[in-house]
Order: sequence, then C-alpha cells, then structure tokens
Amino acid sequence: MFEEAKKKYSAAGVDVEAALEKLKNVSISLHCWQGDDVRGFDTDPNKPLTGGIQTTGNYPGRARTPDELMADIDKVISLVPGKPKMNLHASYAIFEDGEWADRDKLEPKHFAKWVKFCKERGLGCDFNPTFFSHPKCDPLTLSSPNEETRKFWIEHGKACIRISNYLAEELGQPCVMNIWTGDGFKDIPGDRINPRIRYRESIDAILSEPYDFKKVKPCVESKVFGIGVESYTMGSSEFALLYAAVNQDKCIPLMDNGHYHPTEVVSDKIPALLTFFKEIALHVTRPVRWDSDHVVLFDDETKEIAREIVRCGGLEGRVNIALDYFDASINRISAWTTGYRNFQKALLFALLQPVDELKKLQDEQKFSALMVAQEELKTLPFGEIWAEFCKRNDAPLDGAWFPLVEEYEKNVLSKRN
Ligand code: RNT
Ligand code: ZN
Repeated sequence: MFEEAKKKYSAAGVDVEAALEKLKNVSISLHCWQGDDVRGFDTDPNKPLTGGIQTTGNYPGRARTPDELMADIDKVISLVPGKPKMNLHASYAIFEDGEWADRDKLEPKHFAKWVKFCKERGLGCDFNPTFFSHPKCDPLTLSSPNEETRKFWIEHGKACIRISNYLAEELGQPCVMNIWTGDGFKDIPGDRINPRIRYRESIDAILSEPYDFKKVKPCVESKVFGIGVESYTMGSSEFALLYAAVNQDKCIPLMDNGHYHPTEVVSDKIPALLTFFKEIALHVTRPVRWDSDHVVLFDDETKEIAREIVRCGGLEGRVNIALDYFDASINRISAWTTGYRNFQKALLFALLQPVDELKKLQDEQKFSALMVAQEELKTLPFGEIWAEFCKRNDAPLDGAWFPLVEEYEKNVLSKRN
C-alpha cells in the first residue's frame, strides 16, 4: 500500500522518499510541563498557577517528582517517531539533599540530572526562565515599578542564560531560551508606556549576561492577553517583534499561535517575519476561542503553519519549533503524544506538497489550477506515508500506541494517587 501511495504522490510531482528523509532529522521541542500541569519542583506543588495561564482538569496520574516526570517523558519518546528535543522551565530544577535555591540563585548544577537524562537519550534541550507561579511576582515581574522585584527577576533571567549555556555545551546542541512573562493589567491602564520601557530595560539587562548567540538563543514571546491580564500586556506583539528586530544580534522573536486575536493566523506571520529575521521560534498550541492551550490537532491551521515552515526553508535551521500546551483533563501521556505526532504529521503533509509547482501556478496566475491542485492534494493517501514514517523510525502506528498508553495508565499512572 505504501508503494501504491508513493506512486500517486509521484504522479502529483512529489518525492516521497525525500520527504521521509527530511522529516527524520527534524527535532521538535517537547515541553516537560504537559506532564505535571505546569507545577514544577521548586515551589509548593499545591500553589495555584499564576501569570495569566491556567490548566483545567484533574485527571489522575500527574507526575509529582522528577523521576515520575522522566518516566512519563520516556513513555512519550517511545511512542513518537524520531528524536525530540527536551524543553524545560527553570521551575523544574532538581534539588538534592534538602538543598533549595530561589530562582535568582539557580545554577547549572540544579539541572545536572536533566543533562544526564538528555545525554543518555542523545537529546538536546531548550530552556525557559519561569516568571510566574512564585511569591516574588508582585504580580508583575520584569516590568514591575518595584525595583527590588525587577532586580530579582533580572537575576533570574541571567541565571537562566548561564543554565542555557550549560545545557548547550553539555548536550552539543544550541539551547533556545524563551523569555515570556504574564505581566499585564486586568483593566484599562493609567500608564501604558512606562511599564513597557521598564520591560525593555529589564530584558536588556538580562541579555547583558555574556553568551554565544550560536549556542544560546534567547527569544521574546509576545501575548495579547491572559487570565487576569485581559486589557493590556507589556509584551504585546509589536513590543516583542520590535525588541527582537532592533536586537537581531542577540535574540529572536517567538510566536505562540494561541497569543493573537482569534482571526489572526500565525501561518501568515511566519513568512512575514522570515522576510526580516534570519531565525524565528514557534510555540505550537491550539487555542479554543482563547489561549486555552488545548492539545495540538491535525487541523487546518496546524497544517498551514507546517506548510509555511517547509516552504520558507524553516527546516533548514530558520524555525525553532516547540510544543506548548497543557491539558489536565485527559491522560497526559496521550495529550503529549497526540500533539507531538500531529505536528510531525503536519510537517510530513507539508513535505508532501509539490512546492515548486504550486509556486509556478501562482506566478503564472493560474489560480483555478492552483485551487484545484491544492484541494486534490488533500485526499492523496497520506495515511500510508505516515505509517511508513512510523515504521522506519521505530514508532508504533496509529491504532497501536494508545493501547500502550492505557496499559501504562493501568500499571503506573493509576498507582500515583
Ligand atoms: C503562556 C506562554 C508560555 C507558557 C510556557 C509554560 O501563555 O505560552 O510560553 O505556556 O512558558
Ligand atoms: Zn507559549
């Protein structure tokens, strides 16, 4: 069936073998925070999540310790084709022998266990300072009018650059370090510019920590609003894009597709940004009416995002892809695995498009033919190619992995409560 499918794609001008080869080497960052509802290990696990984000649901079996989280990540890795890259938040520091360090004092050694984990599995690792769910959020962080608060969070950011550098050096792969804060206001601000000026100065201060931009890639992630910060955010889209644009020698912009007005699409923003930036970063998620961080599906916008990544040369090192969602209402391993496999599917779907031919039809203004070609590509036997990709990369096929999750739930997750 694969051979038959391949013939059909070939007739449409697509080289299936090249697509399979290409996708094999794409590593998508796997966010550790789906496994424990974004709680981390450095503060009280029963504290509420703050900073304009929220998990909802109380499905049993969340990871409560580093060992449990690592075991769950291993399960996910066994269920997806190819090799992911890890993506950690600073709040996932692992303290040993009763030691504890506050976020401004975090050190590389607090991530030594993660380095060991990644090394044993041959994975790279991305990183994120954690500017939320912490008593020092007043509730603002980098844009706070309180100098002591700002200083604390700047020190946290700098510590995270040192940790990112450690991850990059130890694992031999660049570390994308994303700066996102939930700073903003619930209601109409009385002053919009000064918080943004402070935010800018604080990011400047963080990035004054020395690093090699080839190894540590700081990003600024924008967001239009969050829970409790519905009216205004310091890190709006214009703010973050302009920050990255005037600091192209030391940071890159990050777009999360849950962070825009509902009719805006990140797929269209990718080529816009790549017209000006050498490199960009993405958080792939699924907003349902708002930034709800639902599991990534194989839906139209996800496919369109993947198409733009492929067409813009994003897989040649220009687009850093990370997943970012957290659903606490369903089995978390299935959430992770579904989203990861779906984004791989979207990339494969994109790689199975006759890019040059579609471009030619457009340039020659053959818009009827372009529409027909794009529509007919949708019903080619994609499932056969995806199955072959799973087979060649030692991952279970669709239909075969979920029973393994159910078994893991029965034997491992259900014993956690
Ligand atoms: C929140 C941002 C941010 C977080 C993670 C946990 O809206 O998307 O990226 O989800 O850092
Ligand atoms: Zn995000």
